[in-house]
Amino acid sequence: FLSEPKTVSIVGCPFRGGQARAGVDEGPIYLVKAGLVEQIEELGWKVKFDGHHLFEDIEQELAPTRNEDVLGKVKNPKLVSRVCEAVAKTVGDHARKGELPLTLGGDHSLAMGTVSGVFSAYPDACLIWCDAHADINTVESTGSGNLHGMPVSFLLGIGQKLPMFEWLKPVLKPEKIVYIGLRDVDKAEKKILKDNGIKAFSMHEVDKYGIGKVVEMALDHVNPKRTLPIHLSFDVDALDPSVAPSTGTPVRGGLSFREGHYICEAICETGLLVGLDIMEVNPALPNMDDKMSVRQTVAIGCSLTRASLGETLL
Ligand code: 4U7
Ligand code: MN
Ligand code: MN
Ligand code: MN
Repeated sequence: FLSEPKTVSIVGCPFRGGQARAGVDEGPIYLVKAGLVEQIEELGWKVKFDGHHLFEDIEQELAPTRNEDVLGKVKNPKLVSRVCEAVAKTVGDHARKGELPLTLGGDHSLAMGTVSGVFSAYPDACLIWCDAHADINTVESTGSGNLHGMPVSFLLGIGQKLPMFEWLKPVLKPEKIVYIGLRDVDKAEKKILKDNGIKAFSMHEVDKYGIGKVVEMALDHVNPKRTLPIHLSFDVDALDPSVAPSTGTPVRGGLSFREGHYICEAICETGLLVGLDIMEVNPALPNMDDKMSVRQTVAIGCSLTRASLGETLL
């Protein structure tokens, strides 16, 4: 699906409006500073990166009513909507040019933009969502009100529609998404997954079958003939906190270093990857002094990206 010369377009999104913890907006800055651009070039890609998207115009325009931006339980709906709309346009433009958009988060609400953008270019694409969480709460079911826990329901068009998200079309069908790594799914989310027949491989299945079989079964579900374009949305909290500690919602019992990388390598091997998100790296966590944890998590954001883009062990 990609044009020659094979080009990655980096969409750096220092954005945190989909959740409460400071620092996740620094994730993309750290990933690029760690040498991500050069590392991708080293793999033979042409890399386009013209600075991070600061969404300054949006932030400025919404500033006067910033603390009134709540709708029912949902926090920052106007801000998140406007930012995701901009991301959808940028990501979509890159994808339509035959480039591979690599979005660096920032919080996972951004995936409303990245998936909308990629699916506008590739309507028959499928979505692989690696995460500890299902991120499928609706406006009604959310406990936290944080939109990084809701992008999938918005993309599916389930639950109450919010007026500011009118631009967001339900591009995703329940049979076109598959999860890997789940282990912290809210009660209401379990019902949504079940009611919609959405396939998920939790850590239980990873333990039972091994990661090789799980990725094969996940691909068999969304991409049985291995012909459809793939978007991979990777929340680093899919990994165990001992592997990727610097993230906002860590949950123990996660993917090992190799399991996480194996997923990326296996998806890369299909030759079908058209969009990639590396989300929720938060360099301010677990605390300001823990430079080791930050370095380790940032390095893993980079190595998951490289594995997705063709780095092999031999
Ligand atoms: B992430 C949660 F309640 N489900 O809705 C929620 F447990 O993008 C967590 O995966 C969401 O990090 C986590 O707030 C969102 C919570
Ligand atoms: Mn998560
Ligand atoms: Mn997530
Ligand atoms: Mn998270």
